[in-house]
Amino acid sequence: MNKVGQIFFAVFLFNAATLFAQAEKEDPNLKLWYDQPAGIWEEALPLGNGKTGAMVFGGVKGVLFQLNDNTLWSGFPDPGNNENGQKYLPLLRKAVFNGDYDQAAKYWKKMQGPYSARYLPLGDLFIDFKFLDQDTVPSSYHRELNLNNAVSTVKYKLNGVTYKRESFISHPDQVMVVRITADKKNSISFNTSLSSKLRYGVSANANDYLILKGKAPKFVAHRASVPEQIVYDENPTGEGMNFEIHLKVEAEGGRVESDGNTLKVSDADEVFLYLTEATSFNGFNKSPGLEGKDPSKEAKANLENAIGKSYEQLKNAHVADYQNLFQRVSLDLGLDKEAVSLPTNKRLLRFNQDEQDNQLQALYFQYGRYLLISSSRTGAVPANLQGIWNPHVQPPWGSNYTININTEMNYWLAENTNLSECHVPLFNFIENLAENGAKTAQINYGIEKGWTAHHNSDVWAKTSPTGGYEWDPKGAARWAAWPMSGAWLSTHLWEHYLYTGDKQFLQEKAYPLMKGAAAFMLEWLIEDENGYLVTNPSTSPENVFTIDGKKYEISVATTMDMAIIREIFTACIRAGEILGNDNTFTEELRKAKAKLYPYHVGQYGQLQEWFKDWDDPEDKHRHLSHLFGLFPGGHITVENSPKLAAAAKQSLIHRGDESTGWSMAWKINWWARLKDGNHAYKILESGLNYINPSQNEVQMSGGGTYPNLFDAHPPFQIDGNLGGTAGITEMLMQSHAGEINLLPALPDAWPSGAVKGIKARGNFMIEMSWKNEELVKATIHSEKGGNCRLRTNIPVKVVEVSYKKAAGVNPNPLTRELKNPEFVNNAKGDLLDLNAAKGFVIDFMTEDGKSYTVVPL
Ligand code: FUC
Repeated sequence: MNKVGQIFFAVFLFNAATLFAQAEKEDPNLKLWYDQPAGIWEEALPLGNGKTGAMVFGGVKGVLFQLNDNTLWSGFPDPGNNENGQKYLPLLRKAVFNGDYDQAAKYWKKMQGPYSARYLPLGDLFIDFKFLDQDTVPSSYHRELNLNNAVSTVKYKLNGVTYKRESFISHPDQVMVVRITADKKNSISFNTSLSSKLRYGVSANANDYLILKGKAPKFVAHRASVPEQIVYDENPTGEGMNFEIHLKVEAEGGRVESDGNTLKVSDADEVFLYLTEATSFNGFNKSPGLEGKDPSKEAKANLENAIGKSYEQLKNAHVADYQNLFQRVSLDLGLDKEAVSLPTNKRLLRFNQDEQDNQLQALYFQYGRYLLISSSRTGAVPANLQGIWNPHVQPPWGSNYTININTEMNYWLAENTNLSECHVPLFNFIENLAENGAKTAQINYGIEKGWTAHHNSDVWAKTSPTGGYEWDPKGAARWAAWPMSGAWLSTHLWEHYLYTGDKQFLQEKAYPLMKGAAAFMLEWLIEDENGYLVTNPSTSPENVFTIDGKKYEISVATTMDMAIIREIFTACIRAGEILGNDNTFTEELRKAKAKLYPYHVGQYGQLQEWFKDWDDPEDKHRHLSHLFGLFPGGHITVENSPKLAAAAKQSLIHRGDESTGWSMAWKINWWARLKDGNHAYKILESGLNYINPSQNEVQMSGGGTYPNLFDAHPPFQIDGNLGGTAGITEMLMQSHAGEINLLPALPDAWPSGAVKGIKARGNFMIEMSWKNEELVKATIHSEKGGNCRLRTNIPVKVVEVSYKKAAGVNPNPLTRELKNPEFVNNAKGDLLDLNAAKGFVIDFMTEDGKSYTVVPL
């Protein structure tokens, strides 16, 4: 072979090898697909690069891409701090200690501030195949979202011509690209336009280039029922974000013309649409009107970059970037051929008829990972209540950051499903909150140390208590009187360290923020008459308690408050020990931790939610915040605190399974932590209950899944998707209790399967397969070295190195503290039998970068 021949052959081999490797990795069933265009938003398919979002409707005559930019919010930095707080806090505390909970709630209402800003829709890209009749019906219509490469494809045959539209949103090139092809020359003709639900104007920059310039309102009321719902600054350079969308159309063959605000494509062979957008958002503390970035510059630069590249270049870069994250994990729970031959919406309905469809659950698991990759990437703001996808100017709950559960839940899958990088936008957001939250601590509470945040936030990193919704000024305290989210969010930083072992991150980024959150808590806690450290005021998010038939919101030391404080204090003490440089502070924390108001097991054997045993076993409220210590916290475990775990189980039984989407996702995680795979599965199964997309009103129970597999609260919230994926992972593997537990909560419905690439604390990567509900083989890849403590349901051996039965505390520093928290038992009867702490536990030493094979003995 001559040299050219050799090179050619080598290139051929290389390409064949990469193609083969790709084909091997690409699972043909990792697709959502439909035989109809989307008629309703919850049928459309989401694309995103962490910043730009699009919902692909995939029509035939009219083609809609509903667009978002995750920095486009109403308003401007508006801290909303309330100095009245300092005046009323002592009065409120006194009222609470005197048992006058009603008066306490009245005082609280004088201490809070306004609601958050709203996440807004950017605009619509519309393609009108105007030559078609309204009722032109194509044959063999197919619309899909391929999770293997984050590309959406629409394909159909019309008048003998096969049309195909491929679309994706690239993270590396910050552009949305749509490619339209036909298998017959000169068959593509359409008009395309841009519009927005906000104030806007469109003009043509050239024959093939449209620019939409828009302005966001400075105020949007939470609900349409309020007068003056949407307020614009009449001065175009005044408050409210500016934004732009740039669209360029390139056609092969045919013509592209413009009539001012529409682009007209005629008789083309192939067409490319490039769309970029930007807002004037210039950081959480800068006015977007007065100190904003120029959106024109950014949108134009991204567009110019994109059109300088070929479609293949753009697509390859997009796919490589996406697959680098997505392909780290695979999950096989078995395949039902009949099920995968059906469109996804019909599969959901089939599954609801009690038909087995394990691949649908694997698809749902991977969809959660897809959604996080698409909504939370480096350099962007974190995923909000709807990720980055929102068509409403007044979205439910403002599509804000609801940080008393929903935002945290968005990130529960980040570490254990091997998407650590996608966690980073949350850390940057926490940094912003810490800056604003130090002022809230000072102004609202007179606390000079540390920082706090309350239950709602927005792109402006609001930390003040956001009071009653505008239509409901009465019922605010039970959600707003809750300065706990700084501490909760800070545990995410610690978790990132436990998974990665990145000491520099711990030292430079995590610890200062964690310390600030803990320092606030040291000041916030006060001693009660028995010498316990308690929180006052204290709420159990959004729930109320009843005394003599009367409902109250505020009291003392709710179980969740104390659990969050336990977690952040423990994390700071551990971090202080590892970094070895903050002894005085860690000593202070140790002392305070020993005096925290303990857990109580109540009269019904339940984990007591409130300061006193006011719990109602009939209460079905969606929040079960008092189980925080079981999950996402890790200080209540089946192995180390079985009585508390049993009480948590009793509380779960009282509350029941059915609830809103996110609440059910939380319950999957709790039942997994209780090692009850069948119960976790039962909730996962009902969470996949088909919800009719035309039902979009807010409901406080009855969660499920829309045709596009978006989680339904209802309405759509992304937390349930992401929390569901986290829950499936917890069913397969857990690592919170100082050990890696393989198959801790495997349901009977998944007798055989395999998972690859999930992560455990200590920076271990896990691959394993199982059959007849028993482990067949596991490979543990150690990325950081250190002791690996492994719990399995059957006795196992490690092939490469010696191992021994585990004893004492796990010496690996990347594990959790395992002390059983103190508790008081007021239960009348026996606690539930948990049948806990099963299995075999071994220790073996690992080296950084090596893999270890574990097989049955
Ligand atoms: C909390 C929850 C609601 C909803 C909202 C966004 O208020 O109680 O169920 O998820 O956040």
